Amino acid sequence: MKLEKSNSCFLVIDVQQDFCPGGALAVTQGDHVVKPINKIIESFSNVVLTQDWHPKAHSSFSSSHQGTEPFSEVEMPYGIQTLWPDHCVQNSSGAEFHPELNTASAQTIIRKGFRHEIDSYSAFFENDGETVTGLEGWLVSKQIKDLYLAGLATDYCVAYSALDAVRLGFNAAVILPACRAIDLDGSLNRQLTKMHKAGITLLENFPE
Ligand code: VGL
Ligand code: ZN
Repeated sequence: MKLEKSNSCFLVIDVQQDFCPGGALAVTQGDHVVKPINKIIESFSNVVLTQDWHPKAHSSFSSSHQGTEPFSEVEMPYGIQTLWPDHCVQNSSGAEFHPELNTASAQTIIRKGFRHEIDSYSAFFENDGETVTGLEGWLVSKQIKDLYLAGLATDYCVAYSALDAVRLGFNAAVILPACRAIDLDGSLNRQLTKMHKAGITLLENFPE
């Protein structure tokens, strides 16, 4: 199926080395999303990539909070924040896209999480829920209404992006076979339920 409609866009979330096997915040089978994503990219004329892009000693790293372990939680001015191993540090090899990802077909790359004091899971808003990345404006000005999402991780950056998308009035579909999850304490099922309730389409396959 060709989806070369000008009002749809494929949003490819954080397909970066650190989220793939061997990376600092490796997602099980994270690299398995690359092939299906490259295939799906061929169906779209609008493709946007996101890139997790943290400064060294970012406030989402447990190494920045004395006495904490990765995957624990802390209270930040904007709410509860999960702490992660150092990952996707700007200009590090871990922050690079997977080498086989078709990055050439993307018009735009949205970098997120680059302010020291705020994390950003969503492609639209940082975790304070207010600071914008600019993606909404980009999509609106191109009259894009339908978003298809895939990438890493299903239960964090993909889910947060999809939930913000529908909140902003876009239609959103998550292509599950082209996603993999972190699944921290049942987070995958929780986020799938939340996405379903929010009216996000959860696709078990993508028509070719
Ligand atoms: C992500 C945790 C921390 C993601 C990014 O891409 O899902 N998760 N930073
Ligand atoms: Zn991150």
